[in-house]
Amino acid sequence: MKVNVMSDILKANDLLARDIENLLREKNIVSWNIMGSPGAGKTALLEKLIPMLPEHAAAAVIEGDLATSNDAERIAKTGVQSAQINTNGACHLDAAMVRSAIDTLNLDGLSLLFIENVGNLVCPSSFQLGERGRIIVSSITEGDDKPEKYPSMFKTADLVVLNKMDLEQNTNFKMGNFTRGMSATNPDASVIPVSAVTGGGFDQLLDWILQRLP
Ligand SMILES: Nc1nc2c(ncn2[C@@H]2O[C@H](COP(=O)(O)OP(=O)(O)O)[C@@H](O)[C@H]2O)c(=O)[nH]1
Ligand SMILES: [Mg+2]
Repeated sequence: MKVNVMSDILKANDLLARDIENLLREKNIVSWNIMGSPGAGKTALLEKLIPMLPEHAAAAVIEGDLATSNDAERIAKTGVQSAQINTNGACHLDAAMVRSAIDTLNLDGLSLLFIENVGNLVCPSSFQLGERGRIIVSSITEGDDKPEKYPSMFKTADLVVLNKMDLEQNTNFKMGNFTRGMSATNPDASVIPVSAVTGGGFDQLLDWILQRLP
């Protein structure tokens, strides 16, 4: 008999993810799975966005990394609750890890939960984390061909935040190539160009997030 181990793992993960989804729905918390390459600016984006959130949109952050608690410490400086998960080498978060991290947070009064996944453009896409949706942070220094090269990831995004726009003059990034790749891979996803250094584009990003609160 052929045993499909991977599909069993994914099925078990999906059941746990559904529990997380139900828990967060009961608490009226909208959660976003933040994915992207290492260094795309996932943490920088959260550091910029969190201080802009209005009082009625209190957030907490779960940080996933192979090792270190650097990102959770960066987030803690913004004043919101943060929990670090170390995956000890695994290239993605799974629902069990996220559930353990959620249990360390005080969910009362929260409206938003951001889950920064491990930096990787392949593995995280298969694992549901009970999220409302997915945000990919893609920086222009990675090139304009990433949606076409990593379709399994980009196909699942609700929003693609195109980061590091402040460096546009110093790269060969072509916006037309990127948007063509997005149209071919996932025409329904929104694309918002930003710079986590200058803050450009963050008003639009904030609106996008706030429009999706219950
Ligand atoms: N020039 C520029 N650098 C950025 C921007 N966003 C992030 N960075 C830098 O890119 C590096 C990686 O950022 P980080 O937030 O740690 O990326 P993560 O691995 O995706 O969480 C850091 O040195 C950031 O300062 C941006 O919009 N413009
Ligand atoms: Mg990070």
